[in-house]
Amino acid sequence: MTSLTRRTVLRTLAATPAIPLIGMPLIGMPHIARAAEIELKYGNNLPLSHPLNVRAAEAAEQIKAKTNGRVEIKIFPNNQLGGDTDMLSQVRNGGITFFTPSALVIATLVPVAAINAVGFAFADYDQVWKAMDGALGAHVRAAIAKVNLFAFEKMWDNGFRQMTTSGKPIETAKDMAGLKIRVPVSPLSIAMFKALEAAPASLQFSEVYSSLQTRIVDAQENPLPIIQVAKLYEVQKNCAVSNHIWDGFWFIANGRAWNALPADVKTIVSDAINEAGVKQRADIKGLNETVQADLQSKGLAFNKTNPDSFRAKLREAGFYKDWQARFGDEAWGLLEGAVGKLA
Ligand code: X2X
Repeated sequence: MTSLTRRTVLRTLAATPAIPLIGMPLIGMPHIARAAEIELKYGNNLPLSHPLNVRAAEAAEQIKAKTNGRVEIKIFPNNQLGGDTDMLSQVRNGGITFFTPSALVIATLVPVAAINAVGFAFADYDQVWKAMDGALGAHVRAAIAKVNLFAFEKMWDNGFRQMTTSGKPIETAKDMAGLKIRVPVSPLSIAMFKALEAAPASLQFSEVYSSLQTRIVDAQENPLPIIQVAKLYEVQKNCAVSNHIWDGFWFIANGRAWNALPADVKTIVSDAINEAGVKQRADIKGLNETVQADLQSKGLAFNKTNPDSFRAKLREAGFYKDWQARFGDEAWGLLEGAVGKLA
């Protein structure tokens, strides 16, 4: 983790014997850039304009300032380092230090992490943050720790997921029959859309725009701010405001790299990341109130759906019973404690 750049600086110093450099501060020396002692890479799957990247960049600035330049976080947005599955392996093997997978995606590794995404569980953000900042979130973070990843305390918001289509609008659960819909690489999403009798396909987010454009799939589901920043309105016609899943991002770190950081750096980093996460939640909440009008002006048509037909179909298909068994009674109890009885 100590960067090559530091070694390069030392080599440069050694190669300039005529000038007595030892003990001189590096600041203000025109021919030697001052490199951070600790460089940490952070990869994510979202465009730069998404609040996740805006707030992460602010946190990185703050961390650099508070550590007097010792720690630099380099952000690689927009799948620059590969898709979700690639970044998940990179954060596990230490190729990158930080990644922000959606709960749906980290669940391929830590199954219980998908619990917040159970269909039509959360009614609103009060319920969401009470649960995720409380016992349910703590339960998931403990499971993440078991695979040697560190999850920061405050989860970041993705949002309530909505469904868009290139064909006819989705009004009730009946309209899901046979719908070729892209979902994230997530067993829960696949199970849920199969229970609704759709034809879901798991694709990484990096492939969503092109798969809609080339009609490999006809539909996708994501929160409105993502539909906006990823320009999915260019390749979709209708949006059903279904709020079928609440989804968030866990800000995670490679466990070994995290534990190797000095204690004061850990405190500065986790304070900055958690504070940025709380601000990012407010950004998404604000966007939810304004983005629909913007998307409408760009040609996306909206309709509201009533959750009843969807819930009934999921119940009938045994979706809630199955996932209660998969998540286990403890986690399920924590979820129902937050949102009420589901099955
Ligand atoms: O892939 C998606 O749909 C996204 C961006 O919402 C996630 O990261 C799960």
